[in-house]
Amino acid sequence: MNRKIIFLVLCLLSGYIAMAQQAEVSPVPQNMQLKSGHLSLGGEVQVLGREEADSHAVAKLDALLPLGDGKNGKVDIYIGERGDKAVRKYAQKIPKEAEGYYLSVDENKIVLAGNDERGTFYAVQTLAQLLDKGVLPFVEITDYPVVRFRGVVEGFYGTPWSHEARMSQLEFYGRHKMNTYIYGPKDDPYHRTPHWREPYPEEEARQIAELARQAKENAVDFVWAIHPGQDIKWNDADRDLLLAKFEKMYRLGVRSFAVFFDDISGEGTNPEKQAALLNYIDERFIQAKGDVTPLIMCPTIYNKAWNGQLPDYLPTLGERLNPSIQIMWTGNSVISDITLEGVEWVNPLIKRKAYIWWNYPVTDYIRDRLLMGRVYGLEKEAGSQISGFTSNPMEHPEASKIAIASIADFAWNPQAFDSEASWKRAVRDVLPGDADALQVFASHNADLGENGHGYRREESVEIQPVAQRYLNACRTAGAGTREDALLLRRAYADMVEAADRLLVNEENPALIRELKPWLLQFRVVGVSGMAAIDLMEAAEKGDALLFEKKYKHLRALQKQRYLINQQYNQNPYHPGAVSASLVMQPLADSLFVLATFRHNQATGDTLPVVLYTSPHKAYSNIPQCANLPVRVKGNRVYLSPVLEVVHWLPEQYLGIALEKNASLGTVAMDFGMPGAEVWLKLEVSADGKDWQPLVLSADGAKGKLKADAAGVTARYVRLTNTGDDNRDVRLKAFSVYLNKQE
Ligand code: LOG
Repeated sequence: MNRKIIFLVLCLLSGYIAMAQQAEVSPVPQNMQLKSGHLSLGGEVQVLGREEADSHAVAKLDALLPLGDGKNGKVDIYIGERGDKAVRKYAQKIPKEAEGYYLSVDENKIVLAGNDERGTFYAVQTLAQLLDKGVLPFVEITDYPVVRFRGVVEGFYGTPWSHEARMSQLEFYGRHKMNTYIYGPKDDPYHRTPHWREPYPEEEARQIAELARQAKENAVDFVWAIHPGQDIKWNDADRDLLLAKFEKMYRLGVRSFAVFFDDISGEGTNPEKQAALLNYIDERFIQAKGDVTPLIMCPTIYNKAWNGQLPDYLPTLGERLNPSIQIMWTGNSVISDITLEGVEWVNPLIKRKAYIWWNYPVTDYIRDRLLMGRVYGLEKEAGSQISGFTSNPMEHPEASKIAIASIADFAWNPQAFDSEASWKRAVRDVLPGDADALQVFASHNADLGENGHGYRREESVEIQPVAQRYLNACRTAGAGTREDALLLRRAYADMVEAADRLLVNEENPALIRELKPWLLQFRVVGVSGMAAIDLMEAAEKGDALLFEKKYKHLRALQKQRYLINQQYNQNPYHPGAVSASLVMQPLADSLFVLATFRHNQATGDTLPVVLYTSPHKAYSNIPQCANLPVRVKGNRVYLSPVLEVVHWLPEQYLGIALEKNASLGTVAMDFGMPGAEVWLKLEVSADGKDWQPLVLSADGAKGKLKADAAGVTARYVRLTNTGDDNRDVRLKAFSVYLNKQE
């Protein structure tokens, strides 16, 4: 008897769990009570309240529900927002928070009751997720967002998103209950210097109007941002030009606005002037219009690490800016986790809750990378202390959706945020048919590699301990275990299979186009890993024939990797595509080096052990530049350019430490300002102690510099600020050309 009861309970429980899994809603609702029972929507459906309810919500509902044939009973759907007749009965149940909603499903009715229009829209979005082949579970939900503004700031350098991509994003945000899209691509000339004062040409204007419409239909604020700070004059003429531009955008249908002052130098950084301008716009335009949402601004000091540069800046904004103006904030540094401590540091200074501009998954400072890993590093407790949370994405819109979906989950309900589950759900969302292959790819394409900002992410987490153990064993004992070799072979084979499937996937062509260079590279790394394990085993067995065969294969694969880097994604900053660079690619490389070394030792062969990576390092005590990657192209060794303004104090230096002493050719530099040769000193050294000056001269009129170092042998090259002033420069180029003879 007892057993029977236990069995029964287990059956019920597993049924419940199965149903709970099926009824998965993301972002996770604040309160959701699943009940036993289902409502089948085969029958007649009557929608009550459609006249009064939010029209976008009704449109989404209609798209969801083809009316039934009347055979299966009758279902009433009550839709509307607080105060509407259709949902008046449920007034007590509707949460009071902005954009909140109450949703219930029982035997014969569905209630979709918003606290406001957006709330009703979100109730329908939740209904869409609950609906499975015309069947709904009995359920009662009270739900609302914790972070008031949630979304994306298209604020990166590089190729702006296409119009089609933006249209698709806006629909995606609506589905994920994000309400904000801030338009501010750095490389749109009409957003920033030089053309911010001018109206858009006709075609661009038409597209912006269409985006504003699409945003509205998806319950998203389309926020148009202007970036005037690099050349603004603090006079009435420029102020009026800015207002005139906003007025033009208003006429295109834009009802939300932002002004960005990030990454500028000179007069435009003055906080009193910025505040005066913004308050003027706020009073004369934003408030005056009556149908425009609160103004958003991005400050010049937008992260804690830079506060020391202008300690009065943030308090001045805090004091002077009208309280309704939102202030954006990237965290403790340009790229950083978002912590409670961090936001509690800035909020009192700016006298309001920070509006987060999270620089993730943006890759404009590491353009040879993709950031597809899980979203983590966001403290739950920070959620209630911020007014907004927007993500600055990659220039690859489809690939960015994975991180964006998780950010939507976090911002709606930080306490319930489950990073891993949210990530996997997002992968299924962008590519349901090949989700398992995309999951493999995403799990190995997550870290940033060495970069100027020092931000890193986990990668290849599951296989990492095996890789570590196997490599250690090969190093110390000459061989790893068979079991580990098998696990690694499988992991590399999974990479190849995933790449092969994704390369021909037709479900989301836009995504596959974005991923292509990395998919090609990923596949090569997968094949290299398998070959490297073979090579290691051949060296271990002393099988010279097999060794030579595998060695040749690996050399060919290394060359393929190099050629992909020369052919694909040829942007001027970080050309090429790096994939699986934290665990899987270094393991393949290390095994290659180890095995070849062992083979050479045993046989007396002198097979080369050369990898296509840079052995050089940045040499600088400017914090922003100390960790910059050093790249090599032909005989040119160069620092990765920096996008933001570099703050260069007296006596600080910047340069390159070569792997070893080398014969130099010329040194070429560009700091985006004329006359820098006057306060800069260029020196070279063989040991980093004794320095020898070189003659530095202007190279043309645009601020480029050069020095002739022909005949000099040195390892270190550095430039020092010998003046008394702090300098704000742009590190556009710092290249050392090595003597070609070497
Ligand atoms: C820029 C942003 C860029 C990002 C990452 C802000 C506020 N501004 O350092 O346009 O995409 O960093 O490189 C920035 O973050 N400057």
